Amino acid sequence: MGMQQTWRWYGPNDPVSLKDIRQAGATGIVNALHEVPIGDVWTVEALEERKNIIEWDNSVSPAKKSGLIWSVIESIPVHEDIKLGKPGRDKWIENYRESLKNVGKVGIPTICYNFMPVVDWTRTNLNMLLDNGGRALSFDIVEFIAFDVFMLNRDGAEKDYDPDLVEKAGELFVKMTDDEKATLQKNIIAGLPGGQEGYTLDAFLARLNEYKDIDDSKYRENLAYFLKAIIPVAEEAGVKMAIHPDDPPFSLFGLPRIVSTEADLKYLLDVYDSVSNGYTMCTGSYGVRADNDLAGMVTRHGSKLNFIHLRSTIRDGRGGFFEADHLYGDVDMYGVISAILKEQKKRELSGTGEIHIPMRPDHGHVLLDDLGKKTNPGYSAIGRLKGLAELRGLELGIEKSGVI
Ligand code: DNO
Repeated sequence: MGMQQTWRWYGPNDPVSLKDIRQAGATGIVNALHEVPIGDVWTVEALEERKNIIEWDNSVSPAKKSGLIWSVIESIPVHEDIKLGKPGRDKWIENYRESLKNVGKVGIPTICYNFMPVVDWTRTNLNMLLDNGGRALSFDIVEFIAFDVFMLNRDGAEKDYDPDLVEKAGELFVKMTDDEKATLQKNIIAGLPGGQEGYTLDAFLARLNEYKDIDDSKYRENLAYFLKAIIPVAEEAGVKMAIHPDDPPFSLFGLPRIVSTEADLKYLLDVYDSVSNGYTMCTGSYGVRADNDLAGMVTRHGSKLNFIHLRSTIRDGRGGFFEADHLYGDVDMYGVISAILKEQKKRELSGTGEIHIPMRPDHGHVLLDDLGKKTNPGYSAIGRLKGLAELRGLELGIEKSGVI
């Protein structure tokens, strides 16, 4: 009755190989055609080719099954014109619908995507030193303000923050070396792997400017327009969409953010009631807000839970956080996994829905041998291996204790 254990793989150039993933014990692969420009159609041929690489071991003759399946696409990115509600959006939506049909044809059941404007997930430090010598990702609000107010010089940015924090950011900024400034800029706008494209400072400011008249409520309308256009096609294709929350779950650069709370989630699920219009429970993203009741969200919106990212964070008390060990920190992982297992039990008894919901250990610390290797931020092998091992142990413990 366990969750389906999956693992994010960035494709043939990922330093973590499919064979490594087999050893980690995952059976599902989370992958995307990162090489396809945002907005273009994902063709059946390209999808089939990648599926073959994942699911077949072609190093032997005849080829045999690899033991892995491509279970989730993360992500098919949404073109900015759709997010901006531009007149030309229908053309991009049509492409998205085509991609969904093709995904259905090759039989990949789930797509994770997001509706964050301009930037995808955002961190200020990709190398935070932990007490034990490992490295973690963090979001420090003072570093973020240093970038927004003093490097980017966004108009009126300082009004978005507590004056004390702006002062601290000013003090930090004058002490930073050119290298440190370049690293901070790169961390924030050069694009983390799997995220949106990267920007220069000028291109970034220009992009932000396009959103100046779009508040949360206008932005919600743009999401609703998109959902109403694509969900019927997803249903028809047998594909379940799983919207990823804003990471971090609050506004950045004065941009609208509309997938940060349970109320946000409820709004978008209600736009079109269908199992194809579902969500990703990312405990690391929603969990940054103390007012999000993660286990409760799983329970109350269980039938729309299509994908799960499990990790934890520790809030720093001034708006930032760092990524903690998977089982410790501010996320009640026991409560969340218990709620997921209850939902799976419910599906099993009612005979509706996917019983083994795909889950992946999200991010991981850089540990042991990985400290000397080139790794994708958040996606090193050993930290995730540890996370997955701990999570499956907790899951097994809950199952065997008979409380579900
Ligand atoms: C980061 C990821 C995100 C996620 C997208 C989904 O580690 O969780 O980049 O893939 O936001 O569209």
